Amino acid sequence: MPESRAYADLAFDRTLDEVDPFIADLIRREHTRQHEKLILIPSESLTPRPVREALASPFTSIYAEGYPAGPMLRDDESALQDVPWQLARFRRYGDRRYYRGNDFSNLVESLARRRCAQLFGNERAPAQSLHVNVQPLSGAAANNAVYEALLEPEDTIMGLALAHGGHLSHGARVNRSGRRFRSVSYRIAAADAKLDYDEIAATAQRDRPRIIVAGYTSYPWAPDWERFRAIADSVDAYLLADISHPAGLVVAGAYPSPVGIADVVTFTTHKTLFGPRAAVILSHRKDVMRRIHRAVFPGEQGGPHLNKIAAMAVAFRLAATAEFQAVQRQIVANAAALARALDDEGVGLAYGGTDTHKLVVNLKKAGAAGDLRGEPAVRILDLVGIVTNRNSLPGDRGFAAPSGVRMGTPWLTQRGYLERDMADLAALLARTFRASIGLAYPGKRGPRHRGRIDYAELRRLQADVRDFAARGRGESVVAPPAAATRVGLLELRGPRVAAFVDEICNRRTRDLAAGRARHVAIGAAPGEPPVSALAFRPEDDRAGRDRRFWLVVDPERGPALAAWRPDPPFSGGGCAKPAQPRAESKKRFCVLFLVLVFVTCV
Ligand code: DSN
Repeated sequence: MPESRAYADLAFDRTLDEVDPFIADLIRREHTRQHEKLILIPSESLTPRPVREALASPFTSIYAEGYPAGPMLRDDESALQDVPWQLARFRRYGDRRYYRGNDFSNLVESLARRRCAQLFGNERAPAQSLHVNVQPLSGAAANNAVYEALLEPEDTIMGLALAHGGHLSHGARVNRSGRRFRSVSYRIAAADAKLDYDEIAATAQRDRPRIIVAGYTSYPWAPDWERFRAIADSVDAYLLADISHPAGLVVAGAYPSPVGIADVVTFTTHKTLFGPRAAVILSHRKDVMRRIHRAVFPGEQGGPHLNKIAAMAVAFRLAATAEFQAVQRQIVANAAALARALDDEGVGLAYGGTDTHKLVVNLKKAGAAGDLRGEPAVRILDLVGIVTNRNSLPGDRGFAAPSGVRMGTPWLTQRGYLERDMADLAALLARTFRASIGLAYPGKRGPRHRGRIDYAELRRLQADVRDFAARGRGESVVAPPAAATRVGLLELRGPRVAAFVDEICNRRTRDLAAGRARHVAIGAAPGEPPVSALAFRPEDDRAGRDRRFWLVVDPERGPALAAWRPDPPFSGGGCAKPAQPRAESKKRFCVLFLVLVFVTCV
């Protein structure tokens, strides 16, 4: 068989499972993770099946540098659906692409632009007056295209400071927007405060920005677009509204629309819009959009990702439904309910609450013992089964140890959770914070923040989160492994396993040579007697990375050990080896990276 034919058989007649079972397995695991965990990241949402089908369509295979022909872009959806007529026009007049083969992708891109305009058009700026670009690959690329189109290098961008709830691409010094242009920030006075428009106006007067950016990644309140318009006008600046987070809310009327007020509106399509990972730029100003179209292509990007544009068109169709609008309103209602319930539980919120889909817990007021910071807090929450992200708050020094945890309700609302469920969720969150302790030990570059959670409460929380997650819609692809009832041999692997095993055993094991074993006792769950074990150190793995340990135990006690935690070690368990405070913290930390493999179940 010719080799190219063999490749065709391999690449086009086989399934992913057949060609790459490892990736197929990882996809199934990710699917299951998304089902079993409670995902509270406000910039993430479940991508609908029809959107994913479009993403995987043959449009992924082609190039289409350029734009569809002008007349097609002005057609409404019913005219676009007259495919024979559109193709005849295409054959006669061509398009503005640099490649042939865009017979159908022209229709797809025109449809995405038209549907987007229909969704975002309003009384100030009706759909037919809106100019839309659907080619930006993502939000930062969209914002950068706007800056390239409208600014000169000496011009100033003014956006909310990153640590106060703004975005990297709003002029942060570490981002191209802050490196290529001058940038100044407006700020929020304190972690419980809101935007101060007088202060913003004063900052604008002082720094004379050429563009003012409003729109936020963690600041949870909707801005007053008219106030921003007035401030921008007072210094003759463009107003850029980045509504990446609330775009879906805007469509549903659950968030004020900047369309027709701001000179330019940008948004990603994968957050509350539930579309593919991509972005849109739109404006009612033809002069501005003409420059922006050129800035996107050929200024910033080459070929547009047409599969994403097809998926966007699908997402926009879904977004036009009453069902989508209802879910968006529910997202806001759920966020408000979660904020109220957290307040009832004594968990403090930064910025004083929310009127959108997101909120930020202020860890200084969350009920944890010690000084719990964002990174250990989100790791603990993830162990419990709740996925969030750490976030800096006004008042934090630098980004290394933020004191906020950002949360949002889009994902859970898509899965059918309602306001009444938010009280249960708040209780799970509050219990997690209350069971946690923040601690720090000295590091080379300042304190290293770590956290611990009470083990017994961790196990209860994990079970309760599993129950809560099982209430939501969605399908689990990989059946979770059945819990073993008898485990006789445990293999522990990880970069710090020697220190870890040394910590959990009543006798020193760190000095064990490969191939040697030692009888030890290991603390089990609180209140239970220690487990006798044989600690055996096998040869390092072939790459020489791992120091592995095997623990041979009574098979009846193995499952408890396998579910064991390192914190606090051996309380009442009889393994009373004193630990140095600094070393102790390190050992706690290493468990987070521990890989635990059940080798035999006898
Ligand atoms: N990274 C996004 C977010 O999580 O808000 C913004 O780009």
